[in-house]
Amino acid sequence: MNRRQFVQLSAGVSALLATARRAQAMAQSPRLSKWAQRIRGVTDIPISAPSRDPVFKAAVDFHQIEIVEFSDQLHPALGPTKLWGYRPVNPLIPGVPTRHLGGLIVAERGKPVRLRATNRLPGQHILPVDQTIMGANLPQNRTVVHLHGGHVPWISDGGPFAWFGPSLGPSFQNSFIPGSPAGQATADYFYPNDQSTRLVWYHDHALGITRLNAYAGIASGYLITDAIDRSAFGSSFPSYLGIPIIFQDKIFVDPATIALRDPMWNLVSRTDLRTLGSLWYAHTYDPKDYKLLRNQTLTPPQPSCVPEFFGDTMLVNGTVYPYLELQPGTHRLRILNACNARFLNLNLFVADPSNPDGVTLNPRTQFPVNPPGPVMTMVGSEGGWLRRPVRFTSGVPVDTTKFTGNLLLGPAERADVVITIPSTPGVEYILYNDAPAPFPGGSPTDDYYLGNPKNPIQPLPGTGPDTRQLLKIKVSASGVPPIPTPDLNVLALDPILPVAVPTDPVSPVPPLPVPALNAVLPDGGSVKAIRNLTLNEAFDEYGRLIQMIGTATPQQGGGFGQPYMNPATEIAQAGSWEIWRIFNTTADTHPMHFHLVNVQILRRQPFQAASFSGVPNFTGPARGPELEELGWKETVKCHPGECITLLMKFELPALPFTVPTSARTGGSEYVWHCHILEHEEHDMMRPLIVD
Ligand SMILES: [Cu+2]
Repeated sequence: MNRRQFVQLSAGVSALLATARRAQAMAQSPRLSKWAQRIRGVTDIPISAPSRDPVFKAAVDFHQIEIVEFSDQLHPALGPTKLWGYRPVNPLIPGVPTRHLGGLIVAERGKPVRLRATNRLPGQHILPVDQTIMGANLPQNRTVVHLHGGHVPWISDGGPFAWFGPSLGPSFQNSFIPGSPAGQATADYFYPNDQSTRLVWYHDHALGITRLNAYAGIASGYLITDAIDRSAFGSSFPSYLGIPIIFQDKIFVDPATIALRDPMWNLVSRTDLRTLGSLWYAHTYDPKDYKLLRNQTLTPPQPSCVPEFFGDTMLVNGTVYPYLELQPGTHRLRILNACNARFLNLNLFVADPSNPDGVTLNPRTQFPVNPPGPVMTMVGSEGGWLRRPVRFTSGVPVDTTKFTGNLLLGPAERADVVITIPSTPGVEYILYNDAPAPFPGGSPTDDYYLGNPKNPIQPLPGTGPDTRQLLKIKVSASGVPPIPTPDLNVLALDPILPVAVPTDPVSPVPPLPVPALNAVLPDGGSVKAIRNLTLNEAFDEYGRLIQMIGTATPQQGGGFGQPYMNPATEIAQAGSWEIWRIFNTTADTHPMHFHLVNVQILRRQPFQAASFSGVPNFTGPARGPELEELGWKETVKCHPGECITLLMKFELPALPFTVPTSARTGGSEYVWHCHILEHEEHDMMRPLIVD
């Protein structure tokens, strides 16, 4: 069932729907050559060096960053790209210039971090701002630091209402941290780091402009490490950290074609952002591209938000189409999908040196026939170690009927991966993505690759636009040295899985048992609530397609979706466990992200979305989570027409100071939302309150 059918059935507006969506056939970027530059790593992306904390002294690592506008060369054939982002005040390696995705922080488990962030952004955004989105009429240089995946007090969570800059958001309470500076331009955050080894990340979350700020570059990595990590992966820096692999999709301005392809750009963009390499972001809600409900009194403004943004060019670690040189041996890749909306199905192929494009596609399936590269063994996800390492053998295309693939990552999902490169000098591999965008419905015009029969935008052999070829890996004696072969059994020493996960899981994993209300779990806590929740499609007052979260209680006007601003419905008791059953009535897979809590996926089960009345109406048997989901997660793929059952524990972190309750919402104010950033912002987010 495609997205359009879902809306017809769920909203009953079939007669008013616009023509079938063809999404933004709007590639802008010049044809940039692939593999023209080396990937940036931990020695040339600025890392922050900790110093002694002004209050807690040696017990806390003190990091200082500035949030600034700067320029960076993202590809040799582009001019400098103006970006917003983080700059460490005290870089670990001096002399590294301010760079895209800079500000990487390495934290030690059990040792808190104070992050002091100073907002030095100029008053006008580098991207067109749609003022009709809630909050976007406030100053454009507001920002807030959200530690994505962090177990943090709510005043350091960095929620949408806690922005700082030329004004303070109503939930800004950072001054409760002892030693916090007074004033509006600087904010302190306190991160306890009582979490096992994992890649978390920090990024902007300001109300109304999150999708723009994150796309503009306000994001970086935050690695939590510990003794178990170092005993498995070696204790020398930076080898145990592994190699960050951070994916983004973007579009760049080409002044030679912009007037033809986007005549509005020069009206809505800042005058200094019309140059070769400036960031481009969709700003027109064109009913030829997106569904529009036509009986509304208002029509979409210019600039306008769009339902999802998909780039035409892939970046890894902040540069376009780089290559990574590895010495033979074992390597650890810390993969993060940091795209605004694009899912990635990762397969590693042996490149074909006789083909300038590297891969040869099966004409029927449009999937490479190249032999698979080394096995990718996943050992961890957003919530730390997996129950057992999971081997991805590659050569597995996306199956949109089963929502599976090889290593499939939605926006904000992470994979901690080990690969062993055989000692065959000169061999090259291509990390390849075939996930449709949007996922799983897919529009061929969001899928950029040489020879795509359904996309009028075509690269040349060896150039972009290409959203399938992500990274070239070259085997070279001058590449990154290998790490010692890790003892993956050491992961069993980390007691992280108290709940009903099979000891020796095999695929397919059976549905995991769902604890009953008041059931006592291994830590002595009990299940205090079982909630039925919904993911919904609707239209806003301009007729634009929006996504919403709701309970299973029908709302006035139809559907279940509730705006973010409605009073909180998910209010959990501190220390309690809950079961959430989330019914996805839409046609998209939504990567739902939970602040504060990690969750365990217990099962997924199909239900009849078209006739869903709030009472579970399952249409088939439940299945268990995927093997790579057998651990704790904070971003989970909620597939269309399925109910996902999650187990979660609402535990607040222990702190050396007391925090107030939120004046805006009561309790500890967090959120849960879709991590497709265009969905989150409009309006797929709800409060999550812990009392
Ligand atoms: Cu979504």
